[in-house]
Amino acid sequence: MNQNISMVGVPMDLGQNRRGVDMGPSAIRYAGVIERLEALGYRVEDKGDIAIEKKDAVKASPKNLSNLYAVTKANEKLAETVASIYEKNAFPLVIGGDHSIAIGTIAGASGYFENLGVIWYDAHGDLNTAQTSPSGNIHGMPLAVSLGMGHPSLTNIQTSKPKIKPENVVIIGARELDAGEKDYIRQSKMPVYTMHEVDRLGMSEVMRRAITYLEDKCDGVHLSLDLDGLDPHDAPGVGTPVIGGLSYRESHLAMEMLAESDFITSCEFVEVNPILDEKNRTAEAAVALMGSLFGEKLK
Ligand code: HAR
Ligand code: MN
Ligand code: MN
Ligand code: MN
Repeated sequence: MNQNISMVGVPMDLGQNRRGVDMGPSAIRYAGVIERLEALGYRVEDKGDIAIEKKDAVKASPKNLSNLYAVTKANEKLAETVASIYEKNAFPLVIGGDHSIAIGTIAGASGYFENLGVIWYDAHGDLNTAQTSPSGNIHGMPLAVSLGMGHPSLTNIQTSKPKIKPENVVIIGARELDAGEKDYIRQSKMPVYTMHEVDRLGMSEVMRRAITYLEDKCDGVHLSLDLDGLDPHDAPGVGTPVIGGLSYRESHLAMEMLAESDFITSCEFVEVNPILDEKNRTAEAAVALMGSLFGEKLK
């Protein structure tokens, strides 16, 4: 792993409609992320937070795309920031913020790799477009946007090309997929390890397969970890909790196996909502998982 980590906060809450997720970056910092990673020997630069505009007020958002323009602006800035982190040969660690920020992280990272892989650790597929979304919330759309599907102001960030290919994506932890998302998964043949596969195979085998699958063909792999991938018992502070999720232990093992694989080249931890949390447990879980991802041993 790159010994220089550059962390950027994205206090975004306009991709969904629960207040409080904009405080996620503060909660994660408060939970000791910098100290945790420095204790492992990394140099950690905190680049502070990306500025988020107010809700789209002046220019009305298109149908079923709430706050499209403010979400686009923030993601353009984030993409530039992530690119500038690679320019300095550091590892981008992005903390959110709702999951709409994956649009910017992946746009910024994709320019640095021929075949960027993505591990999407989430209860949801985030494969909606305005045509399929049941909510109009952009945090349910970032994976689709990164694959080149969605409103042009989002898909054209950095370049008009798709940022990733469906065969380079692995979804883990899914258990609440919308009809349009299921259709896309079936026709794209994207590997998806829902909770069913995790129950059947165990996390160890799921991760072994995911890593073997991606390491052969990708020259970089982004980890996009939505805390609602975890079970609400272990991560209660999220806006869209779904019962029957991944345990803290399973997630810890997943991060350790990614650390061993040594192929993650960027990551983001999103959807921490301190207002809905219990004593900052969800931010603490996020930081503990970062510790494992970056190589903590003997636990
Ligand atoms: N699939 C639903 C929608 O598009 C719910 C998305 C929920 N939230 C997230 N994304 N946190 O993973 O609105
Ligand atoms: Mn998500
Ligand atoms: Mn989710
Ligand atoms: Mn362990």
